[in-house]
Amino acid sequence: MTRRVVCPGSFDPVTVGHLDIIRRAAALFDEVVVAILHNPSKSGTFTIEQRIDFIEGASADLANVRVAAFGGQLIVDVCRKLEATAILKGLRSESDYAYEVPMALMNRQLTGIETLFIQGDAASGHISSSLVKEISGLGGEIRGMVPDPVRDALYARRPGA
Ligand code: COD
Repeated sequence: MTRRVVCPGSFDPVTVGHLDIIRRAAALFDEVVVAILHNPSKSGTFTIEQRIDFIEGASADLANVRVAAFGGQLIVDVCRKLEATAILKGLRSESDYAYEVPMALMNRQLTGIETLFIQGDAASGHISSSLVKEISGLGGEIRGMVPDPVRDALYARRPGA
């Protein structure tokens, strides 16, 4: 049986913290599906196509990773469609834990699917899409926090760029 894990998120945009979790998932499971879950009535910073491209580009060396997007769907339904073994998420802090545990319990109640957590790496666990966007927007340096194409795209959005 193929052990397929789903790494869900907004990935708007992907950061080195996300990529750390994706790489470690790829070493643990036969297949990793990075699932971009989005609300079709809300536009994010980047389009779904851009988010897919960024993740595909940054994980091109990982043969067992693929990226897919799902709008307006429960994660448990996405997992059913993908015939996933489990959901895998990164944990950065106590606040992540408090946010994630009720969802993990609810998802298990809904379909029995288990959620596994990996501790964010000490070097990247503090990095989030929202902080990177804020730093970039206010003129700060984000090299090393996101893949280079993401950095270029964020810099291009700066006022006056
Ligand atoms: N280090 C380690 N892990 C990280 C880091 C980092 N630096 N940054 C982010 N992560 C982890 C997050 O903890 C999360 O697990 C994942 O990476 C994705 O992060 P984000 O910020 O891109 O995505 P979120 O948290 O906005 O995504 C939330 C979901 C879309 C996964 C969630 O809302 C969801 O499951 N929605 C689907 C609708 C649904 O089923 N709702 C009912 C749930 S009971």
